[in-house]
Amino acid sequence: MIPHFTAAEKAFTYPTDRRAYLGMKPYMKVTLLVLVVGILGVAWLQYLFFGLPADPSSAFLPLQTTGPSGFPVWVNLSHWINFFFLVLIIRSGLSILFDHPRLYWNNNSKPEKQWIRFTPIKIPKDKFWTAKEDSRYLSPIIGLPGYRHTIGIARIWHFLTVPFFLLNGAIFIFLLFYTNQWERLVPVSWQIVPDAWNVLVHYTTFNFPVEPNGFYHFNALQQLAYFGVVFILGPLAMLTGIAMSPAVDNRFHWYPKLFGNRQSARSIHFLVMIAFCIFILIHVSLIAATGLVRNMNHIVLGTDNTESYTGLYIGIAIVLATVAFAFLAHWISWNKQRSLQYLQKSVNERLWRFTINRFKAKTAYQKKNITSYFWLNGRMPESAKWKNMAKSNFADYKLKIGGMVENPVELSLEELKEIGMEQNISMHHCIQGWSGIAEWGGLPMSKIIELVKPDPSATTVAFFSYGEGLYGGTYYDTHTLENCLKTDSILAWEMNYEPLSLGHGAPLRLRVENQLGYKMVKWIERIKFVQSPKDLGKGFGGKNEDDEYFDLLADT
Ligand SMILES: Nc1nc2c(c(=O)[nH]1)N[C@H]1C(S)=C(S)[C@@H](COP(=O)(O)O)O[C@H]1N2
Ligand SMILES: [Mo]
Repeated sequence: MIPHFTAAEKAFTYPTDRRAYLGMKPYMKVTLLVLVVGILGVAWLQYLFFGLPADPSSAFLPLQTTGPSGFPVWVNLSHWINFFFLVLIIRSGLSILFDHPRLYWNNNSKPEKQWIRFTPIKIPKDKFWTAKEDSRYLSPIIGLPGYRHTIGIARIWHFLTVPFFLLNGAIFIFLLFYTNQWERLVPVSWQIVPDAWNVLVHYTTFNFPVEPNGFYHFNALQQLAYFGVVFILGPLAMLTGIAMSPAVDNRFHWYPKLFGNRQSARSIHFLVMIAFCIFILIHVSLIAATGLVRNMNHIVLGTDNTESYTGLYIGIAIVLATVAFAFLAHWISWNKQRSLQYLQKSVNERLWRFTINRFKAKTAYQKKNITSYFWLNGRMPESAKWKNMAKSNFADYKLKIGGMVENPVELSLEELKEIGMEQNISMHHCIQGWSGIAEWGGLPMSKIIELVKPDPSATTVAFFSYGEGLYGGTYYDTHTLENCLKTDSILAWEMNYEPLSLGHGAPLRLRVENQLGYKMVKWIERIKFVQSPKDLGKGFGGKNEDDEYFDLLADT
């Protein structure tokens, strides 16, 4: 089952430094400690000084069988479907997280400001340190597909499974209200809060509350927990996920603000995952502790049987099947990457093309929003030509524009500047997870298009770099003509009112603000208009798309 990496891939994907690490800012440690110790401590104090509160579940005794009873097939099905997809989503999410193993509360993505990190690395100050070098190894036992910087494949798993997870959740919620099953989950009185607290005091002090028999009723804490998972964690995971999309964020600037900003949305997305994990742990433990055989008959077969082991056995079989699928997913990830990529294209790329890819970015940031930190990414050009030009400040640089155009041109920086200039302040979204806000100044791509007059059948614009991709070969990427024509798509020679630095892409780089960072080619050598992305490289639309299974449309 060990993947066959090429030597170049292995050096990056399976590095010698695979140390695991968890570091948290003291204020976050204190917050967590206060939360956990505080809640448990107060429960214990109440118990010690005032005794055990009345058990609210005893209201259900003798057994009340009014209201919803039993578990219809759709509850049981959606429960296990949910479990299956949640495992895939969490595991692929962890692989995505470890590609930028730091979480922040503000847009800076400044390493000193992170509240948690999963890397022992302190950013070296004396050399270029890129976000890609900063990515961390994660064991494939935990992550899907695991290893290091496998975000392309991880995202495919994440985005292919999320629609099923959401659809399953939506059908579940619909049927909940279509039938009377909602009464089990949705609290109708604030009494649930003190009741749930009293149940919590029981659990915390190891005085198990009476079992109201989940076939008819959940106890107050259980009901509140299930309600929270279905109606808070699920939707919050979806909404914070959307808040990381460049197409959405740069079109609707208010949207990520609902969660603070893009980075706090990412942090909340992570905390929701942690909450899911804690829930699963406690849920499974209590299911086991309060009558495993009977509970499994409830949720698997929908019968209230205390004797038969059928439910338990089938439940175990479903868990084993999920584990078996994890092995299969691992195999697919390392042997059938292209098939995965094609699947992603036919499902999600199609979806994005007709929805969020149509959004036009609007720049609504001001000078004061510019972030003091902006990660570097990519591989500095090693080409002698570029290095020589850099020595003379790119005075003899010529941008070559050709392909399917009526009027191919070669333009120096001076000539580009004479055509026109636009400045705007926007947020950059890297696929790995970090973001930064900067001012970019340069020539709108629409002016270039006007000048060179592309053939009507040219739908794709390719940008080639002086730099190479991670595993060697020219770095390039493509955009739809449509995205190039949007207002904030520019060939930039200026960043934060200064000439572009060598690291950030001198002399010329691309900005297309509804896309992720990897589409914004730095150190541009030439531009070519082509009919389709299939005409270049391996045919997937860019160096990362070809070699790392990234998406052609990077709207999310
Ligand atoms: N030539 C080239 N351009 C590139 C890359 C690269 O590796 N090579 N990396 C891309 C990625 S992944 C990102 S996030 C941005 C980063 O731009 P920055 O270094 O200015 O932050 O550049 C993009 N452009
Ligand atoms: Mo990136």
